[in-house]
Amino acid sequence: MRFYVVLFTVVLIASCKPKEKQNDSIEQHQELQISPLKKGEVSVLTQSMEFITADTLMSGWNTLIYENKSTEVHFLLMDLYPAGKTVADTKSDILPPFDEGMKLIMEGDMENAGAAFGKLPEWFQQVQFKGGTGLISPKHTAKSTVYLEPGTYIMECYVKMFNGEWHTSHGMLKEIIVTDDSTIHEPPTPTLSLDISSTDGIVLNDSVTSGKQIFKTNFLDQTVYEHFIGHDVNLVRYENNAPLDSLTQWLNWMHPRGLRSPAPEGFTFLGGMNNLPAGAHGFFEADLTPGNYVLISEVPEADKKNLMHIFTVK
Ligand SMILES: [Cu+2]
Repeated sequence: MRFYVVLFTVVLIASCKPKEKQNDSIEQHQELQISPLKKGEVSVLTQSMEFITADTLMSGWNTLIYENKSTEVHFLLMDLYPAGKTVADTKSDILPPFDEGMKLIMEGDMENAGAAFGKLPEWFQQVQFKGGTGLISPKHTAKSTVYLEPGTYIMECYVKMFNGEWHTSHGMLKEIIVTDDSTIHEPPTPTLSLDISSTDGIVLNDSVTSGKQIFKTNFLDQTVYEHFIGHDVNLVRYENNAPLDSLTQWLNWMHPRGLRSPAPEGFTFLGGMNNLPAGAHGFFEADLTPGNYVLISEVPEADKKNLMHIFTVK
């Protein structure tokens, strides 16, 4: 009889566990079961000349955490392809004119280079750029948050190798399907806000302090410049004696040495926001220490287009 009383008491105590606490543990358990992709956390890794990441992502807000473990500077751009086009079409229709055109530029034959780029198919104009990270230096990680609508994307990096050939033609080209199923991710709360446009360039609306900063990037408009694409934003830290004109020259891929390894000395690329359409916005994070910085677009003559904003962090 005594045994039953003890057992009854134990059962009673167990069932009296506060309900709130039970709910908490259920929520924690469910939290653990939500996949990173559902949470919109997308890890991307480059070890040499590739993108190691998921083949399928969910639509909606996604934070791209891009770790560059290689020895060269890269970026990550998400190209939304027109319906029916895939990475097979990139390889057959897009890469050959760019490979041929770049080879001719390096040979100084600008006329025939123009003719080579003229072979790009009409559907290339229908590719929409949906953001990604800015340029990121070796052994650094870029973190950018973008809104992805469903469709077939090509993740690409068109920085050039030491020999002037495109990273795109050496493996930095990955097809990714973005599904109708969406993430539960909310965009981050920004600490800073900047506007970018073809008319006023890059306008930073706040002063910048040290520490972790989340930049909101508002693309007021978008256009196609002489290098066939639009403007983006890259955050670059530079040493006191680093000449800024070597950076602006390097950020023009149409120059034989532009966007080609090695990157100019004295500059560290800290990510940013790649090309977005007019009216769209995105976010990027950076941990800032005191020093000299520039926000700059990867376009020819960024300084003359006001697509360059210098600031210091004290
Ligand atoms: Cu690259």
